[in-house]
Amino acid sequence: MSICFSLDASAASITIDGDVADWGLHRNGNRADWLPNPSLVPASQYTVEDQTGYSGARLFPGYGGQAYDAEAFYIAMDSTNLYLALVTGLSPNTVNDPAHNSYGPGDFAFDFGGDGTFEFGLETTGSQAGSLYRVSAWDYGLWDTNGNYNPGNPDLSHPTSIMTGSLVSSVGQLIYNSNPFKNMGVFNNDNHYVIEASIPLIAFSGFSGKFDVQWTMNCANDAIAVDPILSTVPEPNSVLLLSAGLVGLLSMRRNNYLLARVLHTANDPNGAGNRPRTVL
Ligand SMILES: [Ca+2]
Ligand SMILES: [Ca+2]
Ligand SMILES: [Ca+2]
Ligand SMILES: [Ca+2]
Repeated sequence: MSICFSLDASAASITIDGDVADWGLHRNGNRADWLPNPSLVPASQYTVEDQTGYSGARLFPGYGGQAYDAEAFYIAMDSTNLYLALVTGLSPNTVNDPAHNSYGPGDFAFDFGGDGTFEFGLETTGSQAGSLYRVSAWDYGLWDTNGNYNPGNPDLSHPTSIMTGSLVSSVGQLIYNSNPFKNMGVFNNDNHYVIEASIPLIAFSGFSGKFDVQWTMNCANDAIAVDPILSTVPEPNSVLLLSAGLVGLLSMRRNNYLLARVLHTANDPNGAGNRPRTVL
């Protein structure tokens, strides 16, 4: 049994409302705004990569400036849930229209075992936002492993949106705040948006130990990852003891695994991932 995740009851104080004040983050117009409450988010559980600039500003590997900036990513955990908070310059209303050089939001991608395969995806847009999938195929971005524009040979280490997968859990919560705010960090006139989510740990049943999680947009112009060192997802049996009530609910969901669904049709109001995606 390997339970070595950071059990912190204060994580339960996180409310999934699209506001990151409960993570200890601020809007004072200085660099310290990006530093979370350390009892909630230890140093190994967040990444800050804030930059600014207009559309020509390079984010590496792609361009797009603030409108495509993946700025900061935070992870917290308590005995039953994993919590994610992402701050970005990418509006949830960004249309996904590659013919006009516009790319919508991607999904959260989880790699267990650090082997470069991303087993789980958390949907960020559309009617299934907040649903966790066991992913069988991802979409990828426009850039190759050398950072060159090469859509035919994209860097597989930066998956963008879930293409196919099976539904694991739809009981998580996710809010992608469409109301931008300013004055976070030193670039105090830039607009920021938040994706805040919670996932029950039991949804990762069968996968325990160290994991990485990352997010980017459908062009993968700027990706951001957190590679937690101290926090690992507990083995399922230990979680079962803590959340017996949830188990019945999830097993009901699993009975629906084989129901085919289509995600993100052209009617997707958020416009992300406009290519039809079949979920088996
Ligand atoms: Ca919140
Ligand atoms: Ca960035
Ligand atoms: Ca920024
Ligand atoms: Ca993996």
